[in-house]
Amino acid sequence: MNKITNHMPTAELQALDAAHHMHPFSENAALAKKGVRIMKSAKGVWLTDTEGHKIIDGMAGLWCVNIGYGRKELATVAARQMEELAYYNTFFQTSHVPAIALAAKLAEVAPKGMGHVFFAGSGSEANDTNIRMVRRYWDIKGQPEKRIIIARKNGYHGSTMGGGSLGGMSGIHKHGGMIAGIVHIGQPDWWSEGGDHTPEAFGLARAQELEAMILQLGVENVAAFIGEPIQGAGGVIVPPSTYWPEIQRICDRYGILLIADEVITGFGRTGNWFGSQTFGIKPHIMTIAKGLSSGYQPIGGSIVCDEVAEVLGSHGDFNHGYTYSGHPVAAAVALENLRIIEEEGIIEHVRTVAHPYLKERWDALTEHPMVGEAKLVGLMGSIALTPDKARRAAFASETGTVGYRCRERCFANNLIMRHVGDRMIISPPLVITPEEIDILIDRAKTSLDECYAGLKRDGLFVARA
Ligand code: PXG
Repeated sequence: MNKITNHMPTAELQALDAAHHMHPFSENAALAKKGVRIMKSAKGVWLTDTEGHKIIDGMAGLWCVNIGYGRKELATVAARQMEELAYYNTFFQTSHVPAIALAAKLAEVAPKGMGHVFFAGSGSEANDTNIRMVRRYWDIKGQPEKRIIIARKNGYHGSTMGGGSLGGMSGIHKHGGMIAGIVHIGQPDWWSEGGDHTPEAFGLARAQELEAMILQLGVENVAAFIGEPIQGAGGVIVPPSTYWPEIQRICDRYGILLIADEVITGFGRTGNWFGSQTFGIKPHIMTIAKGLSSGYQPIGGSIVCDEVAEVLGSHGDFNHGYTYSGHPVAAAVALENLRIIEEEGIIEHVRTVAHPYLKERWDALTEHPMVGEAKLVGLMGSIALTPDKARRAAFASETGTVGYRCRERCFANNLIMRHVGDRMIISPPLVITPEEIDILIDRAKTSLDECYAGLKRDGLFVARA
């Protein structure tokens, strides 16, 4: 076979992709027929595909390219580390400088008292670690029956068997089942599920489902609660202000461990190092990945509070780990990424420049006839599409039909803005400038207009009864 390169015609690359490449979360036969869009290069917030389109990436890849694409420093560090020590493990009483330095740096930027890190290769793996870790913790404390983890419907924690089970997405549970000992309570999605409650009353009610579930299961059987500070894959669902304080109160009262899944909300996304700081959450464990390396290398992990780490470390081996736990190249790249975030004041940029500028323009999208609410925390935002704002009505069509049509218009207009059901979501690289935000918003508006016109034309701008 000839060498496959960027210079081949797109159609040939698409045919090869269709023939051999199984895509995640995709119906591969349909995708093969349609043809994938093939990305070729990227710089800053801009992607270039094999057709030469310049696409503004409103999703930072998959919520991960926090410092933007094309930073040479990371490539240099990776090459240097590969030459010096391409691989070594951290299992049998060994370590290496990149893992040591990254763990120490994470302990420095993490909330006080969270001074320990267990490395994994991804967010899913890290959440699998967390399941084992919290159960082992209670085991050592003499309460081995404390095994159940309470999570949320429409939460996302990865797609390994453990991560997929913690997540509350029935579509994932249907494919392969769930592991035992995980239960789900309702999500704090006021727009879709809040009925006539105020957001505050609804947030409180949804948090109190945790207390009801603990009492139903018996606190002696419950190990932990896990939640994303803001649900990402679930549609950028920003919880009402009452939600997290009540969750915290309940975890404290019953003494169960609190896991904050910071895979998306970590590393500046919400305007602080971690979403837990933005929402005042005091977790025992934080799941990290994505922005940890800005996606330049696959790496994840669990940041663990001192007490849990001490208990785990004091009763024989913790029988868990991955070949690539603390991989030296990934760790070195992550460390360089954290240096850039810190030295270039990227979190400050989110807080003082990008968020305020985007917020004004994002909120103004609610003037569009189809946009019900607009939410934005840091640089993580969503808009709810609706045919009837006053009633917060859903569309009569199957959920996701309208969102998909809107996403298709965005794609056609060289904007990556995703849909989750009939919500549109963004999570751009944190380095986005006001000028780029203008372009993003202009393309979003054009796409919304085109989508709206199409819905009217096709008789789909209709509320569900
Ligand atoms: N936790 C959270 C909160 C995530 O968002 C994971 C864990 C799993 O991470 P890994 O690295 O194993 O993928 C994630 C990942 C989407 C989408 O459709 C979101 C994720 C992954 C794939 C698709 O928005 N988030």
